[in-house]
Amino acid sequence: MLKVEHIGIAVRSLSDAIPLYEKLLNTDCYKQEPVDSEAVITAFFKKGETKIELLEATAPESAIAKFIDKKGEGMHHIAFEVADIYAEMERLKGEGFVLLNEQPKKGADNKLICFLHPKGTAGVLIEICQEIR
Ligand code: CMX
Repeated sequence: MLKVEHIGIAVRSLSDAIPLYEKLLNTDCYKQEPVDSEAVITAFFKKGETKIELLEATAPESAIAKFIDKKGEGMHHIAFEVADIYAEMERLKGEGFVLLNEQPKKGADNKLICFLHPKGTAGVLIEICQEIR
């Protein structure tokens, strides 16, 4: 793991949350991007090396819609950047972590991503991500 790449925050409405986070962070949202396979629209902010990703669901079956129904808006996941996602997935599997996808998926912001089940990570949904080169 190289660093915290981003923190994901589940929101009901990007049109409400984007101006709020622009004020909070005193910086503009630099990108909005849909990820159809996850049924979300993402919005990104950058502060130093770390990004904040706001996530709005686009369908009731989206992980974000289910999360908000259950817990309300809030911190959804922490994403760590890795140099080689395939090697890191093997390593984590070997350590007994439960991977939520067997193969890396295409995520937002030009990344390959994989999630670990929060039950095995002290209640925090962890994402690992690698820049697509
Ligand atoms: N953080 C911490 N705990 C979470 C969680 C989250 N983000 N999402 C769900 N949970 C908890 C649930 O509350 C539940 O806890 P309890 O059993 O104590 O009630 C437990 O995890 C299991 O939940 P579940 O009902 O069995 O499963 P869900 O249908 O809620 O799915 C999860 C949970 C993590 C497996 C699913 O959300 C998933 O596969 N996530 C990975 C994909 C994803 O999150 N995509 C959206 C972001 C995409 C992006 O960043 O581009």
